Amino acid sequence: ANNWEFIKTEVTGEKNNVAVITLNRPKALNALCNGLMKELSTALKAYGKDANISAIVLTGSEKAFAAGADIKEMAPNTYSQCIQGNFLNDWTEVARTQKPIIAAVNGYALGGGCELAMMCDIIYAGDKAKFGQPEIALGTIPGAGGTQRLTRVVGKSKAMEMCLTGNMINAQEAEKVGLVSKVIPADQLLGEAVKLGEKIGTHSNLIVQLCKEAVNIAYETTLEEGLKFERRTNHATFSTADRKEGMQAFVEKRPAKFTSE
Ligand code: CO8
Repeated sequence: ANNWEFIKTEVTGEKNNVAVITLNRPKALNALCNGLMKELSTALKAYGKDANISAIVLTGSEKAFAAGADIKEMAPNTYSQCIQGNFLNDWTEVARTQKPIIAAVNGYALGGGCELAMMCDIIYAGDKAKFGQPEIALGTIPGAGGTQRLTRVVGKSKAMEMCLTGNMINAQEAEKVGLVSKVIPADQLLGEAVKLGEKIGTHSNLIVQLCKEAVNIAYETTLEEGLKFERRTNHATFSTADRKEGMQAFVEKRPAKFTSE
């Protein structure tokens, strides 16, 4: 189904195993209105179930990854509507996706846009990207991870500074504080993000899923519990055909052929 109003989707890569979702609301700098978030979560659910897809790239335009939640749409919201409509609940689908998601961020990633990028597993930034949590200037606070994920990633002082001032940081600073893993010239960003997805896609989709889960556990629990989860998950890989094949292929000095079994 390619009848999207607010996004574009395509499948790419040499092996046709990388999905690219492009936020496509250019006139509003990809402001994340309800319709956009519904389409995004529908697309993610579909790719999440698609056995041919190894990784998903999420991107925006050169000017904006996303300039935040849609301020015009949410301005009339009341407290009771937020509660009863479970405002922002559609957003959780992004963090629930089992396959790796790479955010390729050019331009503004502000408010909900920065939060959306942080729900992804890896962030690559174009060299003109800007990240910020400007909610404070609107008389509200972040609502989808800006005070939580950001703090875990960049630490208290930087997160506090960003959330309390609303000031943006540029791509270089975002890399320095560990918010993004790489800064890339803007025009090469999408290509590099797809290459990253392809590289991940050379491995077993099954084992990649387990590995993503294990890294994410680091954010949810104590070190002791996390290490136990990791070790048990490592043990579990020994029940898979892909683990056998991976080690056999190494011994036989040939590329592994994974089946996700
Ligand atoms: N929502 C709606 N429309 C937007 C948004 C937005 N977040 N951002 C930009 N637009 C629209 C503008 O209104 C404008 O539309 P129009 O042409 O109809 O006037 C169009 O996009 C182009 O924007 P600008 O003319 O402002 O472009 P500039 O290049 O001058 O400026 C900026 C770019 C700096 C990105 C500027 O647009 C801006 O500051 N945008 C708002 C950024 C922001 O505050 N984002 C945070 C929003 S709040 C949020 O995301 C978290 C919500 C959590 C809610 C929790 C509640 C409980």
